[in-house]
Amino acid sequence: MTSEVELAQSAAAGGDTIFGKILRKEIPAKFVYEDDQCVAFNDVNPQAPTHILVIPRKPIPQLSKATDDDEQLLGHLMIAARKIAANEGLDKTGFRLVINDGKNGAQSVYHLHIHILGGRQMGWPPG
Ligand code: TR5
Repeated sequence: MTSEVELAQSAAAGGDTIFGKILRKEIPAKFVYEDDQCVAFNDVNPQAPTHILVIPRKPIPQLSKATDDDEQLLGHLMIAARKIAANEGLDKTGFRLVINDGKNGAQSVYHLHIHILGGRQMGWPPG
């Protein structure tokens, strides 16, 4: 099976992504949260008992391509992640948010997303 890192190394920025298709409901996905600026759904390849992706409706390809004009939206994504984590009961035990950026960051889907990971003890440093 292709590893996430191999996927990330061959992924390219630009164009539509699988997350765009999910947003437009061309691919079915159950949203665990949605509002006017973002949606959240379970990761198809979970790395923890809870693994949810929060994505903006605006198709920003990666964090390093966000602009100062995205300040409100980026804050909104963090607040949404906090609410989703609480809905999942993760506020009692702790959780981790991850944003992978670009090749060395192991990003494989070029639509900005925050990973919410929880339900187990995390290690440090990340791989
Ligand atoms: O490596 P980055 O940070 O880009 O994370 C991309 C994440 O998208 C990975 O954790 C993948 O498991 C996840 N992913 C990929 C697909 C997918 C998904 N999560 C939910 N649904 C998905 N569909 C329908 N298709 C994917 N290719």
